[in-house]
Amino acid sequence: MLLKITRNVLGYSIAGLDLISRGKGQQRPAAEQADVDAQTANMALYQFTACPFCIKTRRAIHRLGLTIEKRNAMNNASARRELEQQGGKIKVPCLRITEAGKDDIWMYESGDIIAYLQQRFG
Ligand SMILES: N[C@@H](CCC(=O)N[C@@H](CS)C(=O)NCC(=O)O)C(=O)O
Repeated sequence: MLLKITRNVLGYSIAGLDLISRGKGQQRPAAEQADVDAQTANMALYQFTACPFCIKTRRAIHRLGLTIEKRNAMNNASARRELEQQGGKIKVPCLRITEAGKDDIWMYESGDIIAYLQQRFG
């Protein structure tokens, strides 16, 4: 119980610090940004607000100037169910990539997600 409270206090503090220390993020010409937005429209990040691995991933998304839908797998029951039943496990962060005619990719591991986004959009 005490461990859980401490973890939450720390997690929310780091999440708050992240928000106030983020800076601007990558800027692109409007047409280029629109193209990137179209590519990320089929992605969703399953995450918890106070999870340090999720904070690290959200920070990278912001730094790269990406718009990716966030789904809270802690509070949102349908997001949690999707992650468990379709992704295979409740572990966050997880990036879901949907492409027409293909099976969805459920990418777990913050390091893999950040490397993938950096390579594709950085
Ligand atoms: N190595 C993983 C660690 C992710 C991790 O441990 N996430 C925790 C939250 S901080 C989790 O999903 N735990 C499962 C749960 O709380 O149900 C990464 O870097 O993404």
